[in-house]
Parts: sequence; structure tokens; C-alpha cells
Amino acid sequence: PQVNFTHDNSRVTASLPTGESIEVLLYGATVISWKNRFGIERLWLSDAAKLDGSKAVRGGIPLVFPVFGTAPDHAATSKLPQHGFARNSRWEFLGKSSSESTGPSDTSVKLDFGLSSATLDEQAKSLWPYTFSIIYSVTLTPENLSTSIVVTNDGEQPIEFQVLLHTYLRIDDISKIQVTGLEESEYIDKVDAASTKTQSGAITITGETDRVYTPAKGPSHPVVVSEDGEAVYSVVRDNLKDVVVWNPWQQKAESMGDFEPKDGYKKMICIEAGSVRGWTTLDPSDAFEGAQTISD
Ligand code: TA6
Repeated sequence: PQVNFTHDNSRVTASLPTGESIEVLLYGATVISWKNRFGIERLWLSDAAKLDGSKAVRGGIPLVFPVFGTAPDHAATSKLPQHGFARNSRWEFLGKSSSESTGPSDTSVKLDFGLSSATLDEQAKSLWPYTFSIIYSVTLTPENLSTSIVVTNDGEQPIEFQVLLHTYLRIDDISKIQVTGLEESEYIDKVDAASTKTQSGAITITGETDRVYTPAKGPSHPVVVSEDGEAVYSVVRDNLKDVVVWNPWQQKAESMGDFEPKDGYKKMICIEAGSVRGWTTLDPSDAFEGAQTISD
């Protein structure tokens, strides 16, 4: 039994012999679907998400690069749109590889996508004129979904950037959610004047929540999303030092034209692995790799 695979000029899909599947839009290299072996969708995607390249996808896993949010006092990225250009760019599909060490039950598939200064549109290049290349890999196994990003500085000058995987996880009921693994971690509370606080105990979501955590424990310490006390997702990171926890809640959901249904905020929580506090500096010829693995 082999990996099933399709590729047209807008998207790539792959499914495993055990039934799991993923779908990736070439626009933004945005993972828009990840289904488990029972066909249950694990990512939240707005019913009004634009999938035609007219704007960043509302849901799935948009890619945030080279800036998180906007950075008006950071000269190199101050002219870029919110969350940078990666999620609004057309990526190239570079290919797939699948591995099967003992049999169908451990077959996995990896899809590679590329974006570089050679393929970036002129407008973005004029706002951010660095010579770079990115390879974004999406790996599906029967147990988990991993996404990793490798950024290479192909130019002569250092590049300062932020990067984040803006993952919208699908859940049944936000009022039953607890997030653990971030205890004792410092966080910036973006709904309370960007004040710095420390997390005590599990996180529950009872209103608009927008926090940038710097986890106290290492990246391999899982951030766990539980529903009614049952672990639903576990996220571990590699070289991504921050975790953003976001839920727009009702008012913000109503203010976003592409957020549908309006009560959809009850069915999603963003757990976003990234390096977004401060700037990562990439020297000429250096490469940066960051990754997340989400187990369900
Ligand atoms: O990840 C949280 C966040 O930075 C929020 O502040 C909110 O702006 C969210 O991203 C969505 O941003 P977007 O540009 O996709 O509407």
C-alpha cells in the first residue's frame, strides 16, 4: 500500500495507507487540512477563508515570516504587512518523499515547498530586499504532523527576522479547554497593555486571549491542549523558543470578515510555535531551522 498523492497548480494533497491525510495550498504553503485516520479534521479553517490567493488563509497553518505582527520601529521590516509576506506568497512545490521502514503502519510522507528571493514577487522584494531561500517541509505520520522551516541567508549582509507557525487547532468547545505545559512561564499579555506576567497553573480561555509565552521548560516539553480533562493535542518544538496562545473570542471574531461562522471561536485555539520575541540574526551563508510536531 502506497502513499496517495495529488498535485495541481493550486495545492498538493497526500494520504497514508493508514488513512491520515494533509492538504497544502501553494499560496503561502498553507496547510489547510490535516485529518486523522478516521477522517476527522484536526485544523480549524474558517468557512470564509480565502483560498484563491487574495489574502492570507484564515485557518490551517499560515506561515509568519520575516516579522510577527508589525514592527514599526524595526527599519528592515517596518514596511511589511502584518505577519510578513510568507503567508501571502506563491510557493513552489519542490517534491515529496515517503518512508516505510517496516510496513504500512509506519509509512510517512514529507512534502517540501520553496520560497526565495528569486521567486518572491517584486513588491515584497522591494520592501525587503534580502537574498534568501526557505524550504518548508510538511511531514505526516500516523502519529503526528510536523512542519519545519529552514531559512538560508544567501546574501552578503546579516538578516534579522521573526518566524512563527500560526496553527489553528480544531476543538469541540473552548469552554472545556485547558492548556498545560506553560506553567511558570513568562508571557506578554497583548490584551492587557502588553504587560509581562507569569503563568500559574493551566490556561483556560474565557475571553479574547493573545499571549506570547516564553516557555520556562525546554522546547521538547510538550504544550498540551486538553478537552474535558482528555489530552487532544501535544505540541513540541525544535529551536522555536516562543509559543503564542490566541483566541479572538466573540467581538474580534465578528470584526474579521473572513472569520466564519462567527461563533467559530468556540471551536478553535491557536497554539503557535515561533521565535518572535526580539530578532533572530542570520549571518551570510548561515541557515536557521525551526520546527513543530503536533501529536493528536
Ligand atoms: O497570533 C496572534 C495574532 O498576532 C493576533 O494578534 C491576531 O492579530 C492574529 O495574530 C491574526 O492576525 P491576522 O493578520 O491573521 O488577522
